[in-house]
Amino acid sequence: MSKPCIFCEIVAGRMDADVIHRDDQVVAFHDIHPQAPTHVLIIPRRHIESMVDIQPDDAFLIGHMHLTAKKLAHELGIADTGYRSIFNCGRDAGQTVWHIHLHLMGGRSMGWPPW
Ligand code: DGP
Repeated sequence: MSKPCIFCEIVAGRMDADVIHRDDQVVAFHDIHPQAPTHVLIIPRRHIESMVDIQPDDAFLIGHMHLTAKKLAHELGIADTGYRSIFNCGRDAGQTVWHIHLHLMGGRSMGWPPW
């Protein structure tokens, strides 16, 4: 039997996470290995493996994920100084969890490009 998806387990409440937002579309929680003073993951309730799998019908969901990032950036106090919101898509981008997640990072200045 294949291992359950850890992010589906968090959505279902079977695995602990520091959840800061839930609605009918998404769940948001603090990253377990933060790469910035603020590092939150916004995930859809529905399992989608990777951004390469999204379909036109997912347009509202993806937009909602970004609007949730904006709302949380204000609540977490990083909207004025700036933040980065990114999806890692696939192996070369460093995706390690195969359930799409929008990283919301802030609280320090960041370089570009991201190696
Ligand atoms: P990515 O490399 O884009 O697939 O990012 C996966 C992120 O997920 C990584 O920053 C660490 C985080 N992560 C992995 N497992 C868990 C977990 O069980 N709980 C939480 N809160 N974060 C996790």
